[in-house]
This record gives sequence, C-alpha cells and structure tokens, in this order.
Amino acid sequence: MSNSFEKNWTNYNNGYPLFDNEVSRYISVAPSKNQYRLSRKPFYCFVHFGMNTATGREWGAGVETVSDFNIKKIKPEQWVNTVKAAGASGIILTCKHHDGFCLWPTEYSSFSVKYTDYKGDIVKEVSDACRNGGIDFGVYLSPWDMHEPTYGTPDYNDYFCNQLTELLTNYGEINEVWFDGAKGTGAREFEYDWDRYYKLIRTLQPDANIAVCGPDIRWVGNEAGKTRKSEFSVVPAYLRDTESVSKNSQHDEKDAAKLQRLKSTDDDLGSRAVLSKNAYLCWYPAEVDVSIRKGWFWSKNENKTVKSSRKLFNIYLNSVGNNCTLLLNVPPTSKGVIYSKDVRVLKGLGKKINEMTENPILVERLGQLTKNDGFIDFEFDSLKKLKYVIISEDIRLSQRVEAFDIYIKKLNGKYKKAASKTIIGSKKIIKLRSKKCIGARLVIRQSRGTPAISEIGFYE
Ligand code: FUL
Repeated sequence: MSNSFEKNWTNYNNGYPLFDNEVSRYISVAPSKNQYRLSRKPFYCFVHFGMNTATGREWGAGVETVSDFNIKKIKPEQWVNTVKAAGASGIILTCKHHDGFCLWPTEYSSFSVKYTDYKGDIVKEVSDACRNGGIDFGVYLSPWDMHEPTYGTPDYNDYFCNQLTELLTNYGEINEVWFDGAKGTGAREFEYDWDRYYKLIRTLQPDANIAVCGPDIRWVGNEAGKTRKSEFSVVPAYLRDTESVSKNSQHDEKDAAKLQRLKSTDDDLGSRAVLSKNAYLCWYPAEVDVSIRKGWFWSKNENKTVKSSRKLFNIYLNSVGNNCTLLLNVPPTSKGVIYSKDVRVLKGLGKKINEMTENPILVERLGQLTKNDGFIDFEFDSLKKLKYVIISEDIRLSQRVEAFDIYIKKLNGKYKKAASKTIIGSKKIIKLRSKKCIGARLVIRQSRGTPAISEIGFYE
C-alpha cells in the first residue's frame, strides 16, 4: 500500500465540509454494543413455520383450531445444518404468527402446540438445535393476534408481555426479537405498549436486538431483497417510530406484491440534506427480509418459486454487501424439514459466498486515515484478475464515507476507473468482471470527517 497525494480528496470533498459542527453531530452517532455485534454477523435466516404450514396459508384466518395443526414432528437439526451450509449465523423462528397459534406450550392460551398431537415444545427443539449447532437463536412474536380474545383491550398488553417473558426466560440466549408491523385492515384498533415491551426485553435479554417495530434494526422497507443506492445507518430518530413502520407494512394477505416496490419517497433516509433538517438522529441499520420462495410459509404450490443460488447471491451482495443485514426466510415443509430444492440452492449460496473470498490478492487494514491520505494505491505482486473488492468502515466511529471510486492499474501503469459508489458502512462488496490489473487505487471523494477504513480486500 502506498499513498499518492496528487489530488487530495480533502480539498474537494464534493464541495461539502469535511469537518464542521454538523459533521461532528452526524459522526457522533454510532452503534450500540448489540448493533455492532450484529454488523459482524450480517446474514441469518427467518424460519416461518406454524399453523400456516399445516393449512397451506400465508396469514390464516383467525378461525383455525388446534386440530388443524396436524404436523407430527420436525427435524430442526436439518434446518440448522442447512442454514449453516448457506453461510448464515442464526435463525429467527415465528413462535407466534398473526393467526395466534403458539409453537411453545404457553401458560396463557390454549391455542398452542400443547393441545395438538405434536409431542413437544417446538421453540425448545429449535433453540436447542441452534445452540448445539453453534448458531444464534431469535424470536418473532406477532403483535397482531387474530385469535386471542383480549386483542384490542388493554389486557392484551399483559398477555403479550407474559408470552414475551416465557420466550425470553425459558430458551437460553435470544439474539434478536422481531416485531412485525403487519396488521389486517379489519383488525380491531389497538395501541401496543411498545415501551413496556422494550423495557421487558432489555431486562430479560439485554443482548438482544429489537427489530422492525423496535429501536435497534430498521426494516429496509420492502420484502423483495432491494436496497437503496445509499443505505445509511445514521438516520432521523423519528424513523424508529413504530406506528410509521406499521403503516407501511402488510395489511392484507394478498399485499405481498405491492411490497416489492421501494417507495421513492423513502429513497433518501440519511444524506446530509435529510440529517440537517432533523435535530434528533440515531443509529438504525437496515435489515433486508426476503423469502427464498414466493410466500413466507411453505406451500407445495410454491416449490416452483424457489429462487436460484445466483439470485440469492445477488440479494446477498445487495444487502450484506450494501451496509445491511440479510434475513433470508427458509420455511420448512409440513413434514418438518427444509425442502430438498431449497436445501440445494442454499448450499449453492453458501458455496458462492465462500468462493468470493477464497483467493485473496491483498487484504489491508487501514484504520483511521489522516487529512493527508489522498488516493490510496495498492500494488499486487503480479497480474491478477480482480473480481471483488470488499471494504469495511470501522463503524464504531460512525458511518463516514459518502462517495468513493475504485480504479484498477493496468499492465502499462495507467489507471482506469472500475467503480464509482456512494456509501461503505459496515461492508461494501464491489463485484468486478475479472479485471486484469497489477494494482488498484481507492479514492474517497466525500466523507464526514476523516474516514476510518477497518479493512479493504481484493479478491480474484
Ligand atoms: C409481514 C407478515 O405479514 C408476513 O406474513 C411475514 O411474517 C413477514 C416477514 O412480515 O409483515
């Protein structure tokens, strides 16, 4: 690595101040300990499984009975092995979806696995399998409940907290709690006591991140695996307002297609123009939740809709490789296993993720740059076919880089621009088409204060 200062980026910074009070305000916002840990394990899987798996529905209708749950056994070790083969580091299980059916023998309702022919506690089996397999376990507990009679009365807050307490005390360490904003249009009006839920989680599982209708992890805003060009983690604090998350969520079983589109109004959540208008800011990184299939629950009619490994890998590049975390849904069948086709493509995904970094050309840890670091040049020891550049900021010092370019150095010593991008954040993966080169150059065009690049890696 060497620096050449022909054109110092600090002179330009695209016309924006490199340092001023506003910049200090933005970069004073950094991840919590839990959010930082999450950024180091950015890929994990959703497991939608429950009453809908048995009835072949997406939402249920609120009229199901325990006898409709005719599933006899599950093989959670197979789920864990599959998730690991895909390269993911954890599972979030739908312990209760909107239909209200509980996968654990809750004391507070008779609408649970306890009153079916299933012998056992599904939450326990899955959390044990995760622990034995060395991966994280998280819970999804739907706030909206079509079945519970107290829903719509203040008693429901007690019911919900009682259930949370069971889940957060009886199943070991819980890595993430996922609160869905979805609610049917005809559902009873109800004000959830979010603050009470959060307090309970912080007390019982202080290391858990609370996602979506929660303060730690932001819903990316669609369920199609799409992300914004610039996915900022420092955003206005009002985005954590759970009611606005809920308004933008699914309101009908058939809504899924609508959520495939990103709303253009949501496009810019964290540029200087946006932040400057907001007195309160927060660290709120985006999570991309997307299903391997058309629906969230398994249905044999949707076996044809399983996404290819290639498609999943592209989603991975656009999420994990674009400063987001990826929550990929892999729904088991009514036989309690992940379907063979899904297993195949997940293995393919894991292979592609591994291959990406299998042949490193050069990996450097840069740390905090100084005002004098302009272009940073990297020399390779021979002619290489550059395929990936992976850059990470040290986000403990916030998200700083707003624009950068990658140049490649050709055999004749000339530089050619290979990529021009905006943000970096916790990880930016740049895919190139096996560019022949003997070196590369990183040019940071715009930053909030001096950038802190924890690592840059070049791979063949
Ligand atoms: C949505 C729900 O309505 C879907 O059924 C699914 O659970 C998805 C992850 O969130 O809002």
